[in-house]
Amino acid sequence: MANTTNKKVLEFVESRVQLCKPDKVVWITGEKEQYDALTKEALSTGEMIELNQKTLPGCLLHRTNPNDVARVEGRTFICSRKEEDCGPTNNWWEPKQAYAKLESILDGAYKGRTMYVIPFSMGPVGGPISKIGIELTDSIYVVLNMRIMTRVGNNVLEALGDSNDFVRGTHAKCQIDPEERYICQFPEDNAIISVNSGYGGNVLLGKKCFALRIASYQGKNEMWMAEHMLILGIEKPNKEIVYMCAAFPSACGKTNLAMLIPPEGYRKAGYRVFTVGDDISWIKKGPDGRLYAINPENGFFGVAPGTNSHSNYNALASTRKNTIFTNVALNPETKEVWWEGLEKDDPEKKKPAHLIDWIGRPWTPDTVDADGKPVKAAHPNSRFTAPAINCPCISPEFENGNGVPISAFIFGGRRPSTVPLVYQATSWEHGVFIGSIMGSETTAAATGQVGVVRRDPMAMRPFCGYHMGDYFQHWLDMGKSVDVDKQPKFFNVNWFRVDENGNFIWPGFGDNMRVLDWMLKRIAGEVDAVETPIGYVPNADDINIDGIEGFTKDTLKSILAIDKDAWKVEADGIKEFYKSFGDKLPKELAKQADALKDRLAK
Ligand code: OXD
Ligand code: MN
Repeated sequence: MANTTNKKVLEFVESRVQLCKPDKVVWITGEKEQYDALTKEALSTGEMIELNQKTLPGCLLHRTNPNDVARVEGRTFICSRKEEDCGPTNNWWEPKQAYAKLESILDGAYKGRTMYVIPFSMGPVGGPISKIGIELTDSIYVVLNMRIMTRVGNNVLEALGDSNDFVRGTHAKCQIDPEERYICQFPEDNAIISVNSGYGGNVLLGKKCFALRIASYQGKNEMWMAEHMLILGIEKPNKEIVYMCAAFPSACGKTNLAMLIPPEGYRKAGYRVFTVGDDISWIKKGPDGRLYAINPENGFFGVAPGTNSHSNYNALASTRKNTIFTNVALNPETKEVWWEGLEKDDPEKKKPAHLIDWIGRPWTPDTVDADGKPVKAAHPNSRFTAPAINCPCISPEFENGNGVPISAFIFGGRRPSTVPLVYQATSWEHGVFIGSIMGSETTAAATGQVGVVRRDPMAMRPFCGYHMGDYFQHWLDMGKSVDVDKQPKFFNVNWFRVDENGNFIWPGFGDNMRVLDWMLKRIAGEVDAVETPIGYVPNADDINIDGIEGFTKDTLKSILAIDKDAWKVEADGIKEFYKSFGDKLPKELAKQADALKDRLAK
């Protein structure tokens, strides 16, 4: 039964009932008994597999269709009314045509199934930066995951009241047909439609679809920002906590940085890192004129492989209860989960001798494919959906709907050469420039072409719900709206410089704290820096390398040095990239690109 009298919500739900023709409609209330009953149902149909309830209480395993294991950028569309509002980094679909096709797919899509109505809040319910959505789905997996990733239930409908300000999300599994899979955002209609997928990133509509694609568009119109950024707080020995947001493309260690454990020397000195969020930030100007960020999510949808207690103790600890695993391997004897990288947790254990792989097939460490190549037990993009409150270092401010004041924006990518370990922008405009040119270098394994930089501005390339040129302008406008002395500082980092043998030079992980420490000192005005053509670079003496085994000051200097010739090539690459935005490229950024070239020529 509907738990609201909101006419717009009721109209939306009724129109979808007419179209999708479910056998039954169930409103998700947020009550534990309802979740327990749904879990039981999913276990009885095999949609979920129960894990060892002693060692992994409340944990479940789900396997998706092997054709449906990741986000599908090629089938993701921004359906803005005008093509020019979509921009060159997105796929555009004219909304009338998109609706016609999607409605033909949705027609009868819930026949023989139940339609679940999930009222959810991104951000603490009723918070000043939070927003509400309604997701309709025919998947219990979606209901159970949304309960972890967002705040779900009747209190969300109460907070919405009679308002029409909610995102309308429709998801239908259909036949999981990859040829008919569409993930569509309609920014002007506050609407999302996702069909023919059952995989997290495509179907948990609160995450990328709403909290980034739709929200970035809302933010542009309402003067706030939705960013693909983690939020962390660093407590200094004097107990002051400094908050930073950081954007990295996928596979650059974002979750690891968000949950960083400082090296021993720092811990003893009284430094501590708190996680506010690991993936998404919503940022708004607060009453004191500073920028405040919330994590709109309520859980972590993290990549499992590679996660162990050495690489990310806090992430692993977050998955030990009430977590849903997707496409990891199962140990049939212990009913525990396994993935590549977990063997490092306990070298004695090594790889388990017998597992069930992510597709449900028997697996041993000797299993090979038809070409004789080793087969992985867990899918490389297998995931955990873990409640944020499980995280040992979750910030006490996590539930603070007003957000935390941001002192720095960090950008970064995987760059084997050229880009130094860290540098700082000289102004907000220069910071936006640095964010706009970030990206990762491709590797031979990925594309066959080595050393090509895939630019991923602010790590938002797959997630910006409108024209990227207008998005850059919005960043510039946000800067203008904040007094200079209240603006966060901008930094760029690169943990991924390699030596002539292809080995990473910087130790990374917890040692990244040493770079964050330099930022803290720059924010507090405690250290000078070297002014270079690309921005402020640290004096080698100002980065603390005490206790890093085998790492010398000369090594540090080698990854702080600016290679002008390499940067001249970079500057040409930037100008080429900027051409794709045509006249939507803000003049200020074109000026920044020219100024970089001029400084390098001097
Ligand atoms: C994610 C991503 O899943 O950015 O968070 O790909
Ligand atoms: Mn992400």
